[in-house]
Amino acid sequence: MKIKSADFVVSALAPESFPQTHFPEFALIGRSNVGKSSLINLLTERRGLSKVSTTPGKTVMINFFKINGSWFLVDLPGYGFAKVAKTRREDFNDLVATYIETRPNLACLFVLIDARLPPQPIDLQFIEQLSSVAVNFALVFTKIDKQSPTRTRESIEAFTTLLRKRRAELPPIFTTSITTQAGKSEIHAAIDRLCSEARAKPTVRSASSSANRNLDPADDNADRDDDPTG
Ligand SMILES: Nc1nc2c(ncn2[C@@H]2O[C@H](COP(=O)(O)OP(=O)(O)O)[C@@H](O)[C@H]2O)c(=O)[nH]1
Ligand SMILES: [Mg+2]
Repeated sequence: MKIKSADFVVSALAPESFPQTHFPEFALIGRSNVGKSSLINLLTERRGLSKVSTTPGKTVMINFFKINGSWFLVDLPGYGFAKVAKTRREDFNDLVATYIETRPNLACLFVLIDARLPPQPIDLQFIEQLSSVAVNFALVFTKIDKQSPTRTRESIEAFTTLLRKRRAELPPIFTTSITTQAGKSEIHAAIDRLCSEARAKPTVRSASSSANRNLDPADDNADRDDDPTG
């Protein structure tokens, strides 16, 4: 994938500020410091597009970026969705939950996990909660440059072993590093594929979407209700 443009669009504090668009959208979520901003910069090839911070919890808004004029990347703050994190930041948790549950053009939610850590309950609980939401998601194990490939494999194995006990199907899994650029082309390819799918079938999710759509002529036949046996 060639990145021709990557532009910051808006920092949203409320759903009203989410950009209204039919372009497919890809969101990143995970614990503070897991590497969300770094991965956005890696994927967009813009070093300073999303602020990388060593201060946990610094990002408090949902940041939207428009890439190549045709898809969106979204930086979700920390884990707002997990009910385990109910604190005074409750409103803000609701914002992330609203985003995940209702964003109609959300093509894939990338859940970032620090590859160096043993399975974290908050990550597992978050993924478990996703079962009740019609959302396409993938796992991204970050910072793999900081340890041996064997350690990373063990981490993934430990995590997926626990996940298998809770879910019938495992999501796609990526591994990334901002220093070696590992995982970049794989995630780009996945985004490319999902963008093509979204173009062929614009309604990514069954959530509200009443806009006029130019249906692909190929879909037209399938939609026509002319059952010859009827
Ligand atoms: N070595 C290494 N460091 C990383 C990687 N990804 C993120 N970091 C570092 O981890 C810290 C937190 O990253 P950041 O992107 O701000 O995390 P966020 O809070 O999830 O947005 C920063 O110091 C990054 O430089 C990686 O793949 N490899
Ligand atoms: Mg960040």
